[in-house]
Amino acid sequence: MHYSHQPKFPEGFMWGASSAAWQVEGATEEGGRSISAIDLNSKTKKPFADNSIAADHYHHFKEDVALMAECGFTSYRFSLAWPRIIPASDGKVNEEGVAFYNALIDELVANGIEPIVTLYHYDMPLWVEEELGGWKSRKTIAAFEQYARVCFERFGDRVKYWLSINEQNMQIAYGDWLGVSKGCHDWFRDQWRINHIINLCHATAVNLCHELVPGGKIGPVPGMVPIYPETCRPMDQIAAMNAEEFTEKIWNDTYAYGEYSDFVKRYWKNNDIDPGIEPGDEQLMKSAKIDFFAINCYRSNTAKWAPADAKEHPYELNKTGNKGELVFPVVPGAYQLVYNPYVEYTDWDWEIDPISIRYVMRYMWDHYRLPLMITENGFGAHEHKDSEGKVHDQYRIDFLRENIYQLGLAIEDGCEIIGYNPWSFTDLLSTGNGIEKRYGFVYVDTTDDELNEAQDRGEIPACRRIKKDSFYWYSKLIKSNGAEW
Ligand code: BGP
Repeated sequence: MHYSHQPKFPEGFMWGASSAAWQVEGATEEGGRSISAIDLNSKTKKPFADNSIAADHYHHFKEDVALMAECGFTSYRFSLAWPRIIPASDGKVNEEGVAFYNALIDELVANGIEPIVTLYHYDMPLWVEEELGGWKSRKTIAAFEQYARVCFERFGDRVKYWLSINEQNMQIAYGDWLGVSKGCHDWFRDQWRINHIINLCHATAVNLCHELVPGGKIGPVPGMVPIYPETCRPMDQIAAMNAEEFTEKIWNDTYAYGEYSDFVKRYWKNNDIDPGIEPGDEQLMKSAKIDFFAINCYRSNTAKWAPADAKEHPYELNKTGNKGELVFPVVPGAYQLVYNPYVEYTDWDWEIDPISIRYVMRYMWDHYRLPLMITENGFGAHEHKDSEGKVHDQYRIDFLRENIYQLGLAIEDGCEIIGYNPWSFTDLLSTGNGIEKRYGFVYVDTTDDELNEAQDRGEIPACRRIKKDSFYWYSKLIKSNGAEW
């Protein structure tokens, strides 16, 4: 990559990294936490380890925060585990869970690190799913409201940046991967009712945050994958727009404008879909004014037109990390995704495309004019220690440097961007490939086999932290506010 110049980052820019409770904490049966639906989902990904131990952050959090401080972090994005805070349907607050997050937040604040907290990152308590019906039931809205209220009341004195729900768009667009479609008989239609209920939870959380947290700001966390047309054939451009609508834009429009777009309303009508909107819902959605967009962006996709008689095919993700296993979806009459010959791919067939982050920033700023922060971006890889016990991740340094460069260009383009929190600080559990797919600046010295065996013995491995080369590189970069890279 040729860098024409070095972009400048604004004073106070939040440099950090990101995680999610179920992927980093472990201790799933400790401290009063109850079982989550995602715990069961993670057990279906064998031979990869499930989330019982993960990076064992629950026991290592002080050490982890000390490493963040050493690296020079000014922010850290993480999530609260709903089943750790409200473990059962009696709604009683688990004080041990609250104490854990208080200790983590206090540790961050004491080290000058701004906590950026996600309310929901996939770990629905099993009692919500089994006793209330999960996202399929409107009863979940009141349960989520109670949970959000507890979080704002207990942590809102120190946490000013809140995120509502992680990647709602991806949970709906790719419903089976994280188990959201479990138990649905007609996912094609059910997804829109589920989506509507999640929207009401989001809107409730936005309003509650503004009511309960002095100076609190809150935003959604869409997973953004810009869609390029494969060619300048006009129908490929429409295909790219269709793909963008069905995977991202429908959600972003709803968050920003508090109402469903004409595009999605027409789609529901044409397909005989009833999203289950009840009196009062639209007023609630309209009243919820977000303060910013938090954005997860790792890659781009490329689309071409798929005629109405094309053979439908679902998205088949790469589930092993052996290149070439991913199969792109075909949506007849709308679009199909294809490989992009202009970019390289990771071992999980994700496009390596740093320019996509500049595109996404420009796109989001132009459409919505709301401040933006990156809450995920990163490079997943198979990694090992060398003979001296070091981890050399030059590919990650290259990837992040180019992404940060493009982010800087987006700032120069006029976008208001307030922070960069890539995935992840330590290695942690991936959504489907255990700890084998690593993203961290800090290596967690264990493997899926070791985690599986330790779990069988009822033990926890040491999970020693080892700073990778990227840790030292990132540290210099952030301590110079992006000047030394
Ligand atoms: C995002 C999720 C994260 C995270 C990341 C990487 O979509 O918000 O939870 O896991 O993707 O994905 P994976 O773990 O599948 O590599």
